[in-house]
Amino acid sequence: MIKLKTITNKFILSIILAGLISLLEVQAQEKVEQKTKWFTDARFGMFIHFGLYSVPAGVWDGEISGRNMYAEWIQKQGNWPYGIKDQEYQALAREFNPTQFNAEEWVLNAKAAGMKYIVITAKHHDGFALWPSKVSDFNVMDATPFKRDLLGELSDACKKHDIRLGFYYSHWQDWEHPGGARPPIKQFNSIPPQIQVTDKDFDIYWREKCLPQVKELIENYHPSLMWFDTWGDPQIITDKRLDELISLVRKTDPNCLINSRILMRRKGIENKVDFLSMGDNSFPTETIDMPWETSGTMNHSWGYHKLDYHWESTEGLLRKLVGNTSRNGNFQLNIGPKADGTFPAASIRRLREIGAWLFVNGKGIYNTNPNPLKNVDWGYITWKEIPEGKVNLYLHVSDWPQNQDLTLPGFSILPEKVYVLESGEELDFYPHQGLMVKLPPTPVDSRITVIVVETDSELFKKYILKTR
Ligand code: JFZ
Repeated sequence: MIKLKTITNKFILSIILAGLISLLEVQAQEKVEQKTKWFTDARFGMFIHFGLYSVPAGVWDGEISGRNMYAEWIQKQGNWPYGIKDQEYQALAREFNPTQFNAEEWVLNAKAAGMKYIVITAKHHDGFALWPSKVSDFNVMDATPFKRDLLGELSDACKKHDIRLGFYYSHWQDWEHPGGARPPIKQFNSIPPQIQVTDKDFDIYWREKCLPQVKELIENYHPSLMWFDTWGDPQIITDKRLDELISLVRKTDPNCLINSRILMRRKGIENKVDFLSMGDNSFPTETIDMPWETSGTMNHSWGYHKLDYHWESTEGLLRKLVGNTSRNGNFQLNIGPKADGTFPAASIRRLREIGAWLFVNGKGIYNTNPNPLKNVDWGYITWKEIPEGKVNLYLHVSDWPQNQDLTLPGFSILPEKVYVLESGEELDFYPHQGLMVKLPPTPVDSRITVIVVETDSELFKKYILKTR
């Protein structure tokens, strides 16, 4: 009897403990979600590649920059396969004078496009800092005729217009510091071949430039996120260095988000960072449960390249934004400003076209959740709760069915109403292999038309979310 009692007590105790632990886990999880909420709610951000490389804009001595046409790589890829002498490249600082730069104009361009944050190259692989760094003279204030705190001006303009700001910082490669990593040798057939730095030299760079600059950036400008960049197999970023950099960011600002490219191929990196960065221009086809983003370009190069004519259509860019959103991801769309500090007209036109689409259809993008159903072949699906106990399902129709019949397989509940988001026009619907919606003969927007399916929230959660 006594024995039985202790067993029951133990049993009860372990239940209480287990309950407590899972409560703590839930709380920790909620804390993580709170921290990244602004990011996932935003869905759309601007990437900016701006630096000394914007001056030659992909062309050196009349020759187009070699290999992969990334203008920001011209130091290593100009005059291919020999590269440009470091001194010669770094002398570009004396020509860096973006007199037309107007931080507010940049921010207003992002805002008009419907973007909620900006991530700019504070320091790219060339090692040049866009802020007056006390750590290295190779910066916008000390080395150029421009002599203005570009990041500071941008940071002020972002605050004024309620846009979040983040920094790209090349922590691995730095071609200015003797100890910064050089391009990964295997991928790089330059003449003479690149020689990688020793671990000892890298350590000097790490302590002398990388860590202090990251600290300086966070303390001076309080970025909402840090976007670090590795790929391939950079053994130089050891676990110890990885942890050191992460804890520096955490200690300096616990709210600053960190992306997974801080060590891309490291197993379990998703547990140490706040969001995943996909490979450049790569777009997953299934939902990923943690916050993530794809960074993409409108043409090919990231830095402004005057001979890069591979401009993508606004429709293609919209599909990427909507596609990522429907899979719980963000789209970080790049701009390469020209040497004078202005955005290329081709970029501005696309930004405004996307912004016009979002002006009408943004309700189906911002603050939404990923597709609760299976993938559909006519487009993409998002949803969110709206006031008065309702849920809106947003059907982003990119491939308009010829017969006007839009099927939502697996949608087993009857909505309260279905309408075109842009016009408010109500549409007929009936249950058939899920839900069938009768579309107008032609799309309201030939690129992507959004149809809203308004349902009762309880029903939606019980019959749609549960059956995933
Ligand atoms: C890096 C940079 O080298 C490049 O200049 C640019 O800044 C881009 C955003 O990031 O390039 C990469 C990084 C990762 C991959 C490809 C290019 N990748 O994982 O496929």
